[in-house]
Amino acid sequence: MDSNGDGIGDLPGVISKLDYLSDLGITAIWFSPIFKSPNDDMGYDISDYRDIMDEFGTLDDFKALLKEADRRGIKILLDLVANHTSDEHEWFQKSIRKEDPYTDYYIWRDPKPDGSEPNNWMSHFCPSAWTWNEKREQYYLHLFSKKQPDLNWENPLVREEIYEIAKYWLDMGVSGFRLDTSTMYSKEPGLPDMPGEGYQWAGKFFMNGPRIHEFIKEMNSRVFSKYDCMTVGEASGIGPEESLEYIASSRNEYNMVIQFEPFDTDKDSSSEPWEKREFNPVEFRDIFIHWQEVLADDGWNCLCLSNHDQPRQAGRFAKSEAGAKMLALMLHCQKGTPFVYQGEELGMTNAVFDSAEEYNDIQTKNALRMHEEAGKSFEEVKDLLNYFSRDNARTPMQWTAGEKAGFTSGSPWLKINNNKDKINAASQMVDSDSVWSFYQRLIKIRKESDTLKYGCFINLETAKVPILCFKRAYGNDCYYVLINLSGEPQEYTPPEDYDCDAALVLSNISEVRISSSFVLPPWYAELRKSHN
Ligand code: TEU
Ligand code: CA
Repeated sequence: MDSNGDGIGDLPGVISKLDYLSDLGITAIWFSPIFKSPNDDMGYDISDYRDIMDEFGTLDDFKALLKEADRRGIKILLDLVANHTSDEHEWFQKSIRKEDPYTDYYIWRDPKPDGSEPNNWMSHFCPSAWTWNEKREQYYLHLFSKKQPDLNWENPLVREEIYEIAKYWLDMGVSGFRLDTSTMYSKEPGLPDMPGEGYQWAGKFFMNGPRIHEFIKEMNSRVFSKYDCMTVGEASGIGPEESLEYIASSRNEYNMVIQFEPFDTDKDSSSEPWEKREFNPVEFRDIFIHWQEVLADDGWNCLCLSNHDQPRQAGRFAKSEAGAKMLALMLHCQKGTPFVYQGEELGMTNAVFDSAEEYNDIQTKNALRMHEEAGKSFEEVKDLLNYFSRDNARTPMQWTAGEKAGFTSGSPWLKINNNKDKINAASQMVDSDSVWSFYQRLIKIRKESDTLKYGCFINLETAKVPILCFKRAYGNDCYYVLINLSGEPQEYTPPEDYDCDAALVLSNISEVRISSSFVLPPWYAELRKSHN
């Protein structure tokens, strides 16, 4: 929400919308980075970790936000970006000049004998993960943009700096962190080449590296363990078994991880840039069942289908309002902590980007560069680019059907989705049948139920059909969930354990009478409650 007409959302704007969030029923807000940044990568390139980005306001605005949120029982989490800084950070500028102790705060290497980069690693956002610095006459590593030099976590002084930054915000009253690229701090010693010609994706050499758990344990013992705080680490590339190495209580590392497996169900992420593949609802369902069952006794799921890096879930994993509500019920009735990404509660969808110039996101621009290098025109890849672009999740929040969706009185920093007339908070908050009202009811039901919060998850359907059917049991209380994950009607006979006569608590489509066998409408989702 923009409060000062510059077309950019800001902290005073957020404060003006805290009642909206309180009415929705959420209990904590995770902010993507709000620290000083040149915004090469939407604030994930930080130039001062202890101050607020000019566009968003001041430290006093942030302190006011903490107070206003606290008055409403809402906790604030920040985004700790500890793998890299901005190249405009003073540490990097001093490291270039080899001013101690900053000389080895980053990962500098001499060129190979033939003058080429130290290895053939590909960056997420540009061809090589290395950029030559004229002054220092060395290459520096950047897994992301060239304006995001990787910090050298092998250097204990660097780790100390990160710990002090985290304590600074926790002492101010922040309740925890989402940790960016939280499995990437430890790189393979020697930074070896990947096999193959040209720049290669080297995830195996920088994800889940040899010292990653040592580093996170140290961060936990030096910082997190000393505060009443929550941590959730962004952890692409791991399954549930591996996630327990990060979040099992005995590990004393993170509390939760954001897993990426659902995000790969419509993507062939083996190719650079990504290609689309056929979404399979059974594969999608089994991922959630697998994570629920593996984390059952000693882990805690982060339940999310959207964030600032992902296409909008509504229109991606399910279509129509019924589909948006179904996805919400599916997430919020599982065991773990549900995350609601801004606008998800309205069923906001991907936008339509008509030209390359309309994109802001560095990852989208890099994908277009790779397509063009492969001989494709913008027109040929336009739909693919539009489908996966991170800008879809970043278009301004749709507050009203009015001018600029009620987001700003100025010209918005990024295009506003042209469906704001149909999808906006104002119209949905007064419509008891809206996606927003469904989220509000669902969140309230969950907050008032120990069974939905703490009950065990028991899967009831393993057949390869696009039906998710499970129950949650706690003491002698039991909830039942039955979902059609497909856009087609499904003939279905619930298993014995599914109590068809239990009281219907919530459904996204008027109740479908459950008898011995019946047809589930597309995207149907219901929640029933009974004492077993
Ligand atoms: O994203 C990290 C990220 O994109 C990787 O985990 C990637 O998904 C994985 O290697 C598979 O490709 C975080 C932020 O969420 C993103 O917005 C930033 O651009 C990025 O880090 C750099 O800070
Ligand atoms: Ca503003």
